[in-house]
Amino acid sequence: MPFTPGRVPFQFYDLHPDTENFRDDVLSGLAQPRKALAPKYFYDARGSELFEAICDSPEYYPTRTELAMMQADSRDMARLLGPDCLLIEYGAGSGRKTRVLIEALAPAAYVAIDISRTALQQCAAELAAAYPKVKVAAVCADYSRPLDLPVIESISPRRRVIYFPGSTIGNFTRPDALVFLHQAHALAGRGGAMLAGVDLKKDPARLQAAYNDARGVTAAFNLNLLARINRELDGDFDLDGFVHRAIWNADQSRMEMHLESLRDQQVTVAGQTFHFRAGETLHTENSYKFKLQSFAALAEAAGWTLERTWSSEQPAFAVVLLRA
Ligand code: AVJ
Repeated sequence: MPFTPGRVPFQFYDLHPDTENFRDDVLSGLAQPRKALAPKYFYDARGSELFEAICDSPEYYPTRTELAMMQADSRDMARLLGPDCLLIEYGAGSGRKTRVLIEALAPAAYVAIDISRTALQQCAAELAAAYPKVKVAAVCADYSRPLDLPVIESISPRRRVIYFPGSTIGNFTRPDALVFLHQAHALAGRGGAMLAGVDLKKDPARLQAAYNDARGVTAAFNLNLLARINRELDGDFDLDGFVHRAIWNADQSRMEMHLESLRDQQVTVAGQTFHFRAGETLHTENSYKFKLQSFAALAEAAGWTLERTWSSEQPAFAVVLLRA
């Protein structure tokens, strides 16, 4: 199973994160008075491609900013983290930042965890080929739920280091972020650490542009969720009946993405019918923007100690080293 001819083998563990969960979550999300879906469902094969295109858009600053920070500071990070660790990444995606970290850190092994099977397999195959000295494993799983790591044979890492770039922590509401950070703390274990990307609060106009790029890639990413429901759950969403909205919620310090219904309409999904009023929205994502102190307080409430912060100004972004 892990071996594909012509490719460098990596261990692959499929914890089957979607299908039934997706159906149940969509049906309950559409039945709520304020319709909402979790952003983890964006990432089917098409959604992962569109997300990569967002990262390349001129308006979406986080990827570029964090990659530049990794290039500038990864040696510093590696010195504090130490060699021969087990590096565990949540939401590996394309692995662009991971390469920079692996080169500086020289981990004993690398475990990529991602909900998107296609993106994960591609990333793991590429990294296994690029770094033959690093043992590579891939786990297809929903990491917002508790998860047991597979046993990686013939390595004895000195510690576990979790890598959680992209400010994906911002997709969790505060209570969910606490639960997640607790789970990550347990996974890191004694002497473990976490390196996380944290997008910081900034000018709302800049944020709005980042989540509503001029070429419409983010709009396509958001609308792909409806296309995915149509494909996988026998839905009949009319994609021309909804528009992408990106809203800065100042009270909650978060960007929100919604899909707004342009008219009164009925939609059927998996045999159930739902009604949308004109102007009613389906809330598809929160992306919290932090103040460093509020992020530190959140991490500390989950048992972590903030050891080091690297930050950039304009656009403000931070990479933090947390110790378990
Ligand atoms: C990958 C979750 C960090 O919230 O900024 C990009 C996803 N959504 N554009 C983010 C996303 C809209 C992104 N994260």
